[in-house]
Amino acid sequence: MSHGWGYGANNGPEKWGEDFPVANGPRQSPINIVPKEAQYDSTLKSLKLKYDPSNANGILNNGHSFQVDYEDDANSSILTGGPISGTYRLKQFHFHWGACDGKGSEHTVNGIKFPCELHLVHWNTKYPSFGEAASKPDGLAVVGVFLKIGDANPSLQKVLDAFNNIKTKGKQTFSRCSTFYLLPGCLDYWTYDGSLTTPPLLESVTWIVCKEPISVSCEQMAKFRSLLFSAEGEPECCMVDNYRPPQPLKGRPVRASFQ
Ligand code: SG7
Ligand code: ZN
Repeated sequence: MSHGWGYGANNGPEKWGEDFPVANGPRQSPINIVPKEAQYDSTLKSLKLKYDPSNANGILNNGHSFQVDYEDDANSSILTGGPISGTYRLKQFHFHWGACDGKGSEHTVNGIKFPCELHLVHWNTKYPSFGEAASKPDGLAVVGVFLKIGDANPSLQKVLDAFNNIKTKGKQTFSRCSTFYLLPGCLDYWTYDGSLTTPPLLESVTWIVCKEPISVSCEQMAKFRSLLFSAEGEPECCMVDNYRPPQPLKGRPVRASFQ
């Protein structure tokens, strides 16, 4: 991986293990979720997400995805309940998507891929910072939400409108792109212990994958695909297929919050 990790033939998920041996570790993500093998756990609490859109900080093209960053110096946007204990603060959210609608999600359900998957990344406030939490077994909690083709999603529009300003790697826009309620109506979820899905692939993530997808239109998906992996001045390379495929479960339980 001479030029750093990415999603290409020479630096993609199959090669990540060369620089990051944990790629073959015991709790890697994503996984294929098989609903009939998930164990209903009546002790799982309902998810409590309290998001303050006014502390969204800006949108960044990081060369792998784009992310909306949050100010995380106070408990303004937090996740509690669900499978976790304590309070986890929202750090950022980002997406993974395909070159066409038949692929793009990282988690799959019965082998089925969705065109896109949203990740809301939170860190455990029992640690002093995101950086410290990111290497602890209970340091991070990521809420995953599938996107399926349907009606245009008005909550996505604010982000999509910023895309002209973040077309290439390293570009950032500080417009307080507020307002998203990017969550499905029903917060039933599957949960399991996993990892970051990009290098450094740290095994620190409690995954919470929502059962119900949210919608996105074809036109909105086309806009995602107009972003570039490449930096300004480099040969243009469309930001598509920025997902890692499912990893071995290795005996981990997947629990369901619903019957
Ligand atoms: C995306 O996925 C980024 C990363 C994120 C990574 O490529 O948004 O964010 C940063 C700050 O580079 O990495 C540590 C982290 O959040 C992996 O996140 S994921 O496991 O939820 N897919
Ligand atoms: Zn992600």
